[in-house]
Amino acid sequence: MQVRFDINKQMVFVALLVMAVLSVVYMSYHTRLTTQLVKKKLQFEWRKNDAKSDLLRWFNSSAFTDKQTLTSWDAPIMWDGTFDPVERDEFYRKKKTVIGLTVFAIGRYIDRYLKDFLESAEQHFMKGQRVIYYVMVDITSKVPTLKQSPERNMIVIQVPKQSRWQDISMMRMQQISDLIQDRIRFEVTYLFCFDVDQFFVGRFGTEALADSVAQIHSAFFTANRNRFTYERSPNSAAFIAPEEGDFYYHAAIFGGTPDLVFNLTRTCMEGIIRDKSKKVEAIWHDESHLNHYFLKHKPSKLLSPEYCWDQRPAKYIRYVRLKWLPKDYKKLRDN
Ligand code: UD2
Repeated sequence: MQVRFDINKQMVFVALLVMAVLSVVYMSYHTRLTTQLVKKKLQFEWRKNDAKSDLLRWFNSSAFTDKQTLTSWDAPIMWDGTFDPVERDEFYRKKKTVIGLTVFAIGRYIDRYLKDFLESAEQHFMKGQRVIYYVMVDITSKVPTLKQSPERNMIVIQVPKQSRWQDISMMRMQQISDLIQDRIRFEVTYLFCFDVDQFFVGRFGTEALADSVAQIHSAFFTANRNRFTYERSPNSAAFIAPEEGDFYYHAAIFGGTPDLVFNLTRTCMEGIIRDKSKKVEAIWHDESHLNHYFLKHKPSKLLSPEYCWDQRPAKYIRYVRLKWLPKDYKKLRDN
């Protein structure tokens, strides 16, 4: 009797062990499969919406002689005067486009920046289009109420507060990619991801939509490539060699289709995790990884510094659409 009981116990134990191993194998296979599926779809979708024939129809690349309006890979660089805003708005309205916007406000950034950002977005961001704001905060009760037009929704999501500001900034890549996978990809056609310490002052409209969108940094748009503050250590996943690089991109704004933004945020996060395992941190954190990503995966549209201007008087540009707010780092950051 005793012997049979032990054998039964052993059999149960072996069965449980086999089940545990099988579920671990299945879960890792499933995760790999999901990533592969997304990657497969990405290759297929690349440039689907940004065909050159379409670009010739609406984009006036010869609008200026003193500004670069096309990249070496034929992506448009958006400046006022290169497009007809009425035609663009109509085009996307007919397609029933839904545009998502993610913004993070963690710690003291909520009180200082969130209200101005959201209220100005109501005035200027994709006006007349259907918009969903995904507002990520650590304290949901602090999110200001917004007088919204009927075609706009706001979804507030609680995220944990990291203790270092560098990690708050970098972890956005993980949190955006998770949210795209869980819900955004079912809800929007295009997605834009913004820093919160800035506010809209002019039209930020449908001309900015594309499969993969990068923002040229206002401090570097006339600078020589050797001045770009890319990550220069080969130990980091964000490394860019001195002879490489197209533009210096600003992490305060990036966008595209949910699939391509997923690819961007997931790839940057993988680089950040690899760096952490080696105890290295790229010079400009998520922005360094973003620059590395866009070097390897060329964006299909670039936004000129009109779309993210600093606080200097704007001499070279004739239209400012979004401006940085003062950065009171000493008062706002914990470290
Ligand atoms: C620059 C880039 C930013 C990112 C960062 C990484 C600009 C305008 N932006 O930002 O995109 O690459 O460098 O070094 O140059 N945040 C919080 N609470 C915090 C800290 C950060 O909510 O305590 C969020 C918030 O949305 C903020 C963003 O993270 O806008 C970026 O952080 P930052 O604005 O403090 O960093 P900054 O200005 O150096």
